[in-house]
Amino acid sequence: MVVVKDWGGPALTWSEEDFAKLLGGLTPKATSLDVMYEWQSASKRMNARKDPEAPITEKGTLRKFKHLAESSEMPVNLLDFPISEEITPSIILHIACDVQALTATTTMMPMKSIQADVQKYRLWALLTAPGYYAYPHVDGSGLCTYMMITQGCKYWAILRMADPKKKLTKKQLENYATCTRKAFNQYLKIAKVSNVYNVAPTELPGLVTVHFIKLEPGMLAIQPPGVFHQVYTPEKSVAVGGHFVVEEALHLTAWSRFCTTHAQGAGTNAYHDSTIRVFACIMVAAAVRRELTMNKRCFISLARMLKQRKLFSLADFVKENTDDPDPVHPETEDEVDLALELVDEVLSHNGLMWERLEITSKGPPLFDDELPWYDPGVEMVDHPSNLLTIVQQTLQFK
Ligand SMILES: O=C(O)CCC(=O)C(=O)O
Ligand SMILES: [Fe+2]
Repeated sequence: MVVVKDWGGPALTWSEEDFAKLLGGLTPKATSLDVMYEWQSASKRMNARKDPEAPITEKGTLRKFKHLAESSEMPVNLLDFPISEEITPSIILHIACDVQALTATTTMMPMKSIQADVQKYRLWALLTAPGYYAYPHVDGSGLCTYMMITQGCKYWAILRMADPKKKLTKKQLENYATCTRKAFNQYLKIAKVSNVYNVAPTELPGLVTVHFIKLEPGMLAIQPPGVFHQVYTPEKSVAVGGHFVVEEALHLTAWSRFCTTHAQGAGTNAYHDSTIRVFACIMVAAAVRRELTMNKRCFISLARMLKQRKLFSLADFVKENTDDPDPVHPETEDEVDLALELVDEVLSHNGLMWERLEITSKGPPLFDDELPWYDPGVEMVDHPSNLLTIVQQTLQFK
């Protein structure tokens, strides 16, 4: 987690005017407080901890939400509030390979096929009432998160995994697979524990240590994929943020998605069904931009997420308001097919045998360089020069 202390950021406050500004232009009606929204309520969430089937959200007008929050009747939290303000910090635009990939492929794979979900995950606001506590979770879909508080403050706590090597014998320590499996089991345990605790843990002995940071206006917080965190909001607050993908952290994205799928969920906020398209797009963009190298672990992770997507895709198969068991759109399917062709080219160009990289559903994902799971390593793969031709030919003959 990185916090930039004096970043600045937008000046949005808890006022009818600024709510309208955040929403402005989404729909003609969206600037009105009468528009319907859905928010999480502390009491509903408490019920859901006894009965997992119970809903954690309630619906109402923005006016009702504002009233609940201002009267301190109930801690409520309006998450993933779609916004029209373009607030993405420049530093994020520099490191977000999903943003760059979608831009690089716009002409070849036009926006007609882009899912609204991409817009939804990229940019959102959080309106939070005093006293709201977000239970430990990882952000859905293995994405990175940035966050800027524009009014009020939040106590953001990272649950840092205890060193999984501590309880291992000397002999076990020499075994890379044993160490990685231990870290994997820890992740699964934290996911489980976070679903049963009703109070904010300050420590989970042997599992995690908890580190708090107070986020205030002006600060920019950047969180890598798969970091367990819990959040307490002591006063009425407005925050803006978004999710993004970093190429050099794709091994963490894959790790988090694999573990979360295995744990059958470790998140409290939205899962995003567009990520498989985004991964395909990152591969196609590497060809289009003629980038010649990619970190080997990150490339293998990308290849695994595309070729074995069911093992990583709890996120992609959770879709709100639909019974569709496979929400992947047909145009996404075409892009994934193209990306898979490119992946195979890169594998063979670098002499990598897929049979040795393919992982089992039991997990955890392992690499033959035997570095710790969180280490991106320094090895690179080269991209063959014919990738762009493959993209052009495929798209031309469609
Ligand atoms: O501010 C909160 O209550 C939760 C924020 C958070 O963890 C998130 O949006 O992922
Ligand atoms: Fe979160």
